[in-house]
Amino acid sequence: MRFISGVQPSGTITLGNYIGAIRNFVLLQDDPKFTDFLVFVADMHAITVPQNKEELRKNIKSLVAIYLACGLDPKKVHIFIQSEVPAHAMLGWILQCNGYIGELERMTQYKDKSQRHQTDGVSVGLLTYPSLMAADILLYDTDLVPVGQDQKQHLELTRTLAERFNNKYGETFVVPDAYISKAGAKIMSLCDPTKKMSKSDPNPKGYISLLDDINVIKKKIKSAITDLDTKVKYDKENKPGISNLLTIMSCCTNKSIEELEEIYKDSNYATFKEDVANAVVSVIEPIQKKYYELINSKYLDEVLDEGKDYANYLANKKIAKVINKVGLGRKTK
Ligand code: AQP
Repeated sequence: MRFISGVQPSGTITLGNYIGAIRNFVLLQDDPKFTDFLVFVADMHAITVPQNKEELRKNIKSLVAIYLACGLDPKKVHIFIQSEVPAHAMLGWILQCNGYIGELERMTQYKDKSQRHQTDGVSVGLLTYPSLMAADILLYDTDLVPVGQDQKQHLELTRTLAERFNNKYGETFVVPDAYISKAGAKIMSLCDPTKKMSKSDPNPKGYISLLDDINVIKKKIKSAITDLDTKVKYDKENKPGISNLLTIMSCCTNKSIEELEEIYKDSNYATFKEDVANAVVSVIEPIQKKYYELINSKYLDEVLDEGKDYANYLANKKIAKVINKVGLGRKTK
C-alpha cells in the first residue's frame, strides 16, 4: 500500500500541522502496511495566496528540515517538492475540467480564506486548490490519506472526482480513504479557540510555530484565551480554550483527556497552563535542536533529489495513462 501526504510551506510549521499531520507521518512510516511512502512540500498550494518569493524559498527548505527533524527517515520515505513533479499541475488541470464550480465553492477552507484575502484579491487557485490536492493523491494510487479533520471535506471531493473520472473514462484511479487520528486531530487557535490554528494567521499569538523561541512558546500558552470559570474540564462548546489546551497536552504527553482532567481537577488555570507549556516545550525542543543541525546541510538536497526522481517516475507513468484515457495529444504506448 502506498502513502502520500504533504504540507504547505505557507509559513512556519505550527504545532497544529505537527499534531494533525507530521507526527502521524512519522508514526506511519514504520507501519508495515505501507510498502511505499511519499511526503512532499506543497509549494504550488502555497501560492494560492500571495507569497513573498524569498520567504517562500526559505519556507520550502525549512519544511524539508522540519520533516527530517520531526523524525521522517529518508531511508523509509521519499521526500520531494511538488513543483518539481510537473504531473501534479497537469492532472490538477484535467481534474478541474471534470469538477464543478459549485462543488469547489462549498469548501469551508475556500470560504474562510477568500474572506481573509478580500483586500488583496481572491485568486482562482484558491477556489480550484482542491482539484490540485486531488491530483496530488490520485497520481500515486494511494489507498489511505492521513488528513486533519479540517481536510476531510477536500478528501471527500478527491473521492468524488476519482469516481467521476473512473465512470467517465474507465477504471483509472484508486478511490482513497481518509486516515484521521483520534486524539487531537484538530488544534485550535490560542487567540480564538473556535478557529483552527493556522500558520498563516496574521496574529502570531494564535499559533505555536515549531521554530518559536522556547520562551515565546511558554508565553503564548500562558496567554491563551480561556473562559472565566476555573475548572479544568473538557467541554468544547462552553470551554473551547481549555478544551484546546487539554487536547494539546494530551497529544504532547500521550495521556488521555480523562486522565488529565483527573490530574488537574483541583488545579487553577495558571498551574495547568504552566504544565501545558512545559509539555509542549518537551516535544518541540528536541525538534528544534535537530532542525538547526540540518538546515544548512547539503543532505537536504540529496534527500530532495532522490525524492524528485522517484516521484517523477511514478507520476509520469500515471499521467501518461490519464492522457490516453482523456484523448489528449497523440496516443502513446
Ligand atoms: N490546526 C490544525 N490542527 C490539526 N491539523 C492541522 N493541519 C493544519 N492545521 C491543523 C493539518 O496539517 C496538514 C498540512 O496542512 P497544510 O499546510 O497543507 O494546509 P492547511 O491545513 O491550510 O494548514 P495551515 O497551517 O492552516 O496553513 P495555512 O495557514 O497556509 O492555510 C493537513 O493535513 C492539515 O489537516
